[in-house]
Amino acid sequence: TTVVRREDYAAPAFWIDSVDLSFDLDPAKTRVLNRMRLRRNPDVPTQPLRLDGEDLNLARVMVNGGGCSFKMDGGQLVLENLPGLDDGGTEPFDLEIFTTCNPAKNTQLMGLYVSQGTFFTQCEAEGFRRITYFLDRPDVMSAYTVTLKAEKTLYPVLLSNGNLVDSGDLEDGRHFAKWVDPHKKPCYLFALVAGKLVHREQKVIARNGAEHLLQVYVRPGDLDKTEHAMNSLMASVVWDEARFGLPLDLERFMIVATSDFNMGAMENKGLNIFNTKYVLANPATATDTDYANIESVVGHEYFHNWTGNRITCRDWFQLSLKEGLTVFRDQEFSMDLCPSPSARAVKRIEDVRVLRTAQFPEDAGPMAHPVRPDSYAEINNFYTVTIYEKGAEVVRMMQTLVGRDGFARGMKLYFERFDGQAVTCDDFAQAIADANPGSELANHLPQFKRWYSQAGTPRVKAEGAYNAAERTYTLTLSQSCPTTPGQDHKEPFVIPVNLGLLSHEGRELPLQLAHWSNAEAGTRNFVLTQASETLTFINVDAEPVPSLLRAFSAPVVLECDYTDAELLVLLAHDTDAFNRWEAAQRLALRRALKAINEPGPVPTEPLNPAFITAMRAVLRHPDLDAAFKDLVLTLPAETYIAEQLAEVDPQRVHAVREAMRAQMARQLFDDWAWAFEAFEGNGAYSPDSTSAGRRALAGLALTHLCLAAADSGNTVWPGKAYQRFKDAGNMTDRFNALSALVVSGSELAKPALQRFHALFKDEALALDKWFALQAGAPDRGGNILPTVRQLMQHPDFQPRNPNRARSVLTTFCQANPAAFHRADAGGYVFWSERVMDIDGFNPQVAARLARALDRWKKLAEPYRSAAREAIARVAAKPDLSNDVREVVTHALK
Ligand code: HT7
Ligand code: ZN
Repeated sequence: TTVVRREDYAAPAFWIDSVDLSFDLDPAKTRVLNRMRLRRNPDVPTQPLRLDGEDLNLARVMVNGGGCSFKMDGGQLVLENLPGLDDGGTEPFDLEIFTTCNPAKNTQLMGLYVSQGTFFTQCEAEGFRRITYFLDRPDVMSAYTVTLKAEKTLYPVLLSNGNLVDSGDLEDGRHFAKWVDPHKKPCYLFALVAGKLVHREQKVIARNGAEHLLQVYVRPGDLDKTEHAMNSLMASVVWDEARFGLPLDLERFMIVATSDFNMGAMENKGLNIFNTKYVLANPATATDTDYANIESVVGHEYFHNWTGNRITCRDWFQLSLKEGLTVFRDQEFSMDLCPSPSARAVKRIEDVRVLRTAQFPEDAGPMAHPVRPDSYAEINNFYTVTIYEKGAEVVRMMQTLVGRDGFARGMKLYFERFDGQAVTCDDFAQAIADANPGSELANHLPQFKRWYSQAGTPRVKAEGAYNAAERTYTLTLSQSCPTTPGQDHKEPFVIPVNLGLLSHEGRELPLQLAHWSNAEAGTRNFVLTQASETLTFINVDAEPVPSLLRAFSAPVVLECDYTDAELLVLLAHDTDAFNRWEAAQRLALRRALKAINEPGPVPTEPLNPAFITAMRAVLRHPDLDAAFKDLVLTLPAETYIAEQLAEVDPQRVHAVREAMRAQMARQLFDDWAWAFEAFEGNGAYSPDSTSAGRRALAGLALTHLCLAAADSGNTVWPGKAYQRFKDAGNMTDRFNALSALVVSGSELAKPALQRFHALFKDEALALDKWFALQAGAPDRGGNILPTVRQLMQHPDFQPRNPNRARSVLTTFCQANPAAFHRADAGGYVFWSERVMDIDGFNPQVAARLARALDRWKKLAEPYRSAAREAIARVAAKPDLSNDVREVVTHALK
C-alpha cells in the first residue's frame, strides 16, 4: 500500500473549469459521458494529465473533438499529447470521456450505487473516480451541468446539484432532467439521485427577501416521518443567518434519505444525501435520541454549505478544516436551541462524554493522529472522532480565547478572504487570530497550532496550597502529553483553563490574582502556555475548593487530588453544571477503580454511603432538570473506566460496574420508585429537551427498579415495565421499558422482544434497535455471542446493509465489552471472521469494525494474546483492502 504524505502536496497540473455530465441510468450498465473544459495550470511544471479512475469501463477519449492517444497507469488515465504540453501554453481545451459502470454491483456504496431500486451517489472522499475519470481532489473546483436520463416509470424523480433548468420525455418511456449548479465545487460534492421518491416541501423567505424551496425526499410510505427533519432544516437556515450572517445561497435545497449508507449523511451542494437514521422520525418509531441526532445532523450538513462547500479543503489532510468547524457549529446550533442554561450544560456534557469515551481512547491507541494528520494509507480511515470531535474542541478553544463576538468576526474575515477557495487549517486559524489582534489566540498562534500538529491527549496536573497566614491560595498547573505513534516528544500546548473557587460551604469566592485589578466572583479564564505555571490568589479567607476546567474548556485530562469531601462540595454547589456532573463522575470512578484494583472477589457494595446520599439528593433535588439528573446518576461507561487502568480485565470492569449499579438500584429503591412516578409522562409526545429529559430519567429509574427486582425476586416492577412497554404512546418510553426488561434479565424480556418485532417488522430503523438491544445486552454466562450468531441467521439480518450490520456487529464488538472479551477468545475469532467477510464487499464498514481491537495492548492475559492472534490472522489475509490493512498494521506495530 502507498502512503500519502501532507508534505508532498503539489497544486494540480491542470484546472477543470467546467464539466458537462450526461448519465444514461441503468442498474447493470450506466453510461457516463463526461465533457470537460480544462487548461494547464501555469504555476506548476508542464506534465501529463493523470486522471483518477476506479472500476470503470473506458469506451472513448476525445480531445477537442478528435481522437487522442492515452495510456493507463495504475488505474489512472494518462494523456501526454495535450494542447499546451509541448509549448507551455495555457489555452483551454475540451476533453470528452465516455465510460460505463455497474451501479447494481457496487456493494462498497462509494460512487454510483443502487439502494432499493433507487440510484444514489457518494463521492467524498474519493468516490467520484468511480463515476468518471477526473482530477479527484478537493482543490480542483468546477462548474457542473448534469443531464440525467432514465426510464420514467422506474425512476420518476431525477435529481442533481443546483437548479433544474430543463426536463421532459424521451422515446421508449424514458425521460430526462437537466441540472445546473451555479456554484463551482470540488467533485466530492457532486451528487445524483434517481428513483421512486416522494417529498415534503416548504418555502422559506430569507432576511433579504429571497425565496428558497426546501425539500425532503423519502421512499413512498415514509412521508409521515419527515416533519422533524424539515423543522430542523428550517431552524438551521434561520440559525446560520442569525448567528454567523451566512444565508442560504441556493434557490433549492434538497435532502434525500437512503437506507444504504456508509456514514451519517453527506453535504453534496444543494442535494444532501442522508442515512434514513438521520431523517426519518415519528413518535411511534423514533426515540428522543433519534430526534436530537436528526436535529444535529441536518444542521451539520446544512452548515457545511458554507464551511466545507463555499470554502473547502485544499487536500484531505485539512479535513478538520471543514469537519471540526462544522461539528463545532452543529454543537452550538443545538445549544442555541436549548430552552435554558441548564439544558445547554446537558448538551455540553453529552458532547464531552462522546469525546472522552471515543476520542480519548483513539488518541491513546495505535491509530492516534493529529487533528491535521501527516500521512495516511486510506483517507476513509481518517473520518475519525479526532478529526471531528477533537477538531471541534480546537475550534471551541479558539472561541474561548477570542470571545464569542471575536469568533464571529474571525469567521467573517475567513469568508472575506477565502470564499470560493480550497484552503488549509492554517488559513482558518490565521483568519480568526487576525480578526482579534491582541487576543490570547493572536499572541500565541504558532503555539496554539500545536493542537493541529501534535496527537495525544494532554494531561494537566493541578496542585493547590492554602496559606492561612497570608490568605493566599497558590495553584500550580503543569501539563504533559503522552507519546503517540511517530511523536516521541511534545511541546507545551496553549490550554484555556476556566476556573473558579468555592468555599467549603459551596459559596463562589471572589477571584483575585496579584496582578488582577479587581476581584470578581465567578469563572475567570486562565491560559496555560508553559509546561508549569503557578497562580497566586490573594485575599482568600479560607481554604477553597478549586473548580477547574469549567464547561470542559480544553480537551485534556485534568488530574487533581480532590478529597471525597471536596468533590461532594462541587457536586452539591458548583455554579458550573459541567463540573457538578464531573464531580459525580470522579467520585464514582474512584470507587470503581478501587474495587477493580483490590484483590479478591468483586465487593457487593463498591459505593460508599456518602455517594449514595449525594445521588439521592440529586435525584430528589427540587430545582435540577431531569436530563441533568439522568446524566449525574449514570455511572461512567465501562470503556471510560477501562481507559483509566494500566491493564484491563474487561470482565472485572464489567462486574464492578454492575455491582455499583445493583447497589444504586437497591439502596435508592424508594427514590427510583418516586422518580418513575414523578417523571413518567402520558401526554402527547413532544421531542423538546425538557420532555426528553423527563423520559430519560423515568427510563433510568425503571431500569434500576427492574434490576433491584431481579435481585430480590420481586415481579411487580418487571410487570409494570411490561405494561408500560405494551401501552407506551411513543418509542422512547416503549424502548426504555423493553430495555429495562432485557437489561435486568427479566423473564418478560422474551415475550416483549417478540412483540416488538411483530409490531415493527416493516420499520427498518426500529428493527435496528431490536437487533442492537440484544447484541448489547448484559452477558450472562457467555450467552451473548451465541445470541449474536443466532441474530445473524435471522431472516431480517442483512449483512450488506451498513445500519443492520452495525446494529449487531458494532454493538457487540464495541459497545458490549464484557460479552466481546471472552476468556475463550470466541469474541475475537468472531470479530476476525466478520472483518474479513465484510471486507470482501464493503471495506469502509469492515475497517470501522476492525478498530474494535485498537486497545488490545492494554488487555490483561489471556485476552491480550488472544486479541493479538486474531488481529494477526486478519493481517495475514493476502487480499485485504487498503482500509483494513492500514488498521491492522497499525494495531500490530
Ligand atoms: N462529509 C461527510 C463524510 C462522508 C463520508 C466519507 C467517507 C465515506 C462515506 C461518507 N459519507 C459521508 C459527512 C459529514 O461529515 O458531514
Ligand atoms: Zn461533516
